[in-house]
Amino acid sequence: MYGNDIPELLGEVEAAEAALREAAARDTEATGGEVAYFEAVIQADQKIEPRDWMPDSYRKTLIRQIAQHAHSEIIGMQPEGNWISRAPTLKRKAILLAKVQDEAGHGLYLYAAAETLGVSRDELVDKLLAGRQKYSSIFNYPTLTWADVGAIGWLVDGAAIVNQVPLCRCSYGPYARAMIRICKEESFHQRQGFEILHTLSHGTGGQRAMAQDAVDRWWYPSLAMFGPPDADSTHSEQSMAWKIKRFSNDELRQRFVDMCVQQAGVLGLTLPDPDLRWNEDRQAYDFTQPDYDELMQVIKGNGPCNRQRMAHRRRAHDEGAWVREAAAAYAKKKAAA
Ligand code: BYC
Repeated sequence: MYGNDIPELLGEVEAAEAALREAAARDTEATGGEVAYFEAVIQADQKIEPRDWMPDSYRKTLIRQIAQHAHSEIIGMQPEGNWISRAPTLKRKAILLAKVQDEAGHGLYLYAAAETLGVSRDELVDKLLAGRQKYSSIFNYPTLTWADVGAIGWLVDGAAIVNQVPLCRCSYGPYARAMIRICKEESFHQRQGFEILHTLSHGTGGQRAMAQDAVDRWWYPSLAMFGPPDADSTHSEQSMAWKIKRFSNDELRQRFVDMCVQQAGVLGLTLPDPDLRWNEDRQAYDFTQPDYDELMQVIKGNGPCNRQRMAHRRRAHDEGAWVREAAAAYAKKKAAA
């Protein structure tokens, strides 16, 4: 029912996990100091660990990307959280609640991975709240109907998996390990979204129309999640040389499109692109690119929900102050005992 791509992607996660264990068992032989060691580890597809020397710019790039990723998980709880109290059945409510909780967990794994690079979680959260660090553009779009919860699961989590499976082979050990766990959970999320849309698209005419409308609205923002086109991507070249990113933004976007076409067929829904067609020479689908000017506007804070999302996050942060204080006081008391 779900198509063959998700099992294939999960197979890649398993392979990345095995490669990680193998890499840990191998020694890297490099003479000539820390720079040579760093380069040898990257060349040999082994992992840089927190104890290892690394160039400042490598550290900064990782902090930027991992923090942005962590913030995305936390802000990403809002659009779906919007539907927890209005899920159509108790079962759907319980599933959605668990999914949104998973996103919080992903945020925690990622903040913890970022902390191994010498920044504190407080510092990162402060930067998000001050608008000095980004989160994914996708979460600045509204969830207007229940079908949007399905479309987020199918398209947004689907795009997230395609983007994140290669990160399981990232050269920085703590990020790679966090990604393996996240990808396994994310595959459930993608399937729950697919299943919601499948139910709606095989339901009444009204339900079908609601599912199609959601897919129409989420398709292009999901394509934009992969970032600007390669020619405009500032970080890709360096990040790929360091094996943080393993594929370019455009390569991953293409993989996602190819995967969705097949699944849309199973759903009986149409992807809103009249120019989507198989290209025999490229062995891939030709498709209309998302509006990158819109992506830049959303990244700059001018998307439909940017202000609402940040206001909500700031309010939640302020209202949670007493919990953080209580937890810190308890930890201090325990340490003293
Ligand atoms: N939104 O040089 P580029 C999830 C920024 S969580 C906002 O190509 P890079 C989920 C980029 O940061 C989804 N900003 O950058 C959670 C850079 O700006 P700065 C999040 C974007 O880093 C809950 C500039 O544009 N996933 O799936 O090489 C529920 C130039 O771009 C975006 C991750 O974070 C965007 N879409 O590549 C459900 C995955 N695109 O930093 C689902 C990890 C680009 O120079 N991150 N920018 O100011 C990545 O893989 C990479 O960071 C990206 C961008 C592919 C996103």
